[in-house]
Amino acid sequence: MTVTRNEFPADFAWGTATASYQVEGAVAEDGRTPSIWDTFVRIPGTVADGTVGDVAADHYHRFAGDVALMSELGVNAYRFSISWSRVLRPDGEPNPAGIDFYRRLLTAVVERGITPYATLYHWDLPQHLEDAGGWLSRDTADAFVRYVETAVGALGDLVGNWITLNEPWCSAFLGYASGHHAPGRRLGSESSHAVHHLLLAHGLAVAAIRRLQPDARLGISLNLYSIRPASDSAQDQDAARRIDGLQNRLFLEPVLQGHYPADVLADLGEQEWFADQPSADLEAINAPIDFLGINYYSRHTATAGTWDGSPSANPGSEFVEFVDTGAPKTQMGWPVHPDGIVDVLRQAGSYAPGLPLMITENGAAYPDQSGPDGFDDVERCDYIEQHIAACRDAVRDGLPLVGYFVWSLIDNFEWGWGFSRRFGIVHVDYESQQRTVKTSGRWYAAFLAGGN
Ligand code: IFM
Repeated sequence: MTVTRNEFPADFAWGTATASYQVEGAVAEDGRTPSIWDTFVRIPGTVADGTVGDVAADHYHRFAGDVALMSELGVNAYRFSISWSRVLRPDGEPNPAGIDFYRRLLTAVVERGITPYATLYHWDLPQHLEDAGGWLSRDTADAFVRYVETAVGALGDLVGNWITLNEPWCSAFLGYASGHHAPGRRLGSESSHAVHHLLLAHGLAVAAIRRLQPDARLGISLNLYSIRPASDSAQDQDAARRIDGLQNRLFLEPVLQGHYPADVLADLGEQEWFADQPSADLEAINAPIDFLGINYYSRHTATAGTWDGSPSANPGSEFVEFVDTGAPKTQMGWPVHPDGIVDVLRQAGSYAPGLPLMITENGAAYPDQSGPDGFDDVERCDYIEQHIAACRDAVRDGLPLVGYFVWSLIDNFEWGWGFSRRFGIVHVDYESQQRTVKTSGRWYAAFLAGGN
């Protein structure tokens, strides 16, 4: 056993995470209206296995059992997301039935002594807002504030921790540059306008929540990567700078320091557009937050390669490639580098010394097989253990890490991969919707109980 719970502060948040479209199902129930994912998954070829998230893990109907499972695992925190199109109708009126679902879920969570962390946007933009311009339109940031006011007004007595956005890099660049995610647009560098509107939505929402719930604790979850150049060559160093810029600094710098990295805007060729935005925007984006959420999965080892012209999620830096260093990979093809979690914590911490940091997602997909011992997912178990051990090292180094959430509590709809990738520490049989705790779930429970 390489790590134990007592090597962390006593008040450390230990949790699991999910997201609305990935687990809930019930996409047309109780007044929920379509989101961009409901539309996108129906376009042939967008989801690897041709599946859709209409039922997913049926969490909408099975949340009580899932909360009981979390309690059995012994977590003290749960990160979930709220579906915008479930709680707010297209006419701007609240949807009482949708709100009631989250009230019942939250009541169950709180009754079990689990602290909820609610993500307000985990990629499921209402379709009618996409039709009006989506994140390319500044109006979407204002619409987000109206939704946030509804959600916080209706649920704030049950939630004290709010995460505005999950992984705005994915929303902007997978959604509007490569088209791998909803809404599936392929706009090259213009997709960076979505970055600005997403971050503006974050900043305006922080101000709105502060007004409504002054004692709430607020953050944002960024997907950060540990970045290394493949060699000392000037080209590889530049490739690493570009990818660090596009994936990490383009988000860290405005949120934590109130400015965009000039080199990244130049790589994108978008200096003029950004210069034309109201100067007050950056002040709003830089609104003080109480913690920074970091979703960490892997490291990129960057080299200067060539671009075959296919739609890229790295607009302006399409020629950058990631080399295979021989590190083991998960089923997603993501190299396993537990020490990279320390890199990203250190990098984030350097922009805002002292700001509490949380790993709001960390986990792995592997092809699970059922055997005599159930789902004996030893690779996922090792992955989680090694990353928690690296978190312990970060805490020892004095980094202000205050929480860790496994992605994910249960197997779920993995976006463009559909159900062909499983991240859960609890297995879901999608036919019967039966839940079975995997070896990794049992390991996490034993770790949390102090038994490892
Ligand atoms: O499933 C996703 C999650 O929705 C956002 N972060 C990465 C996970 C694994 O790809």
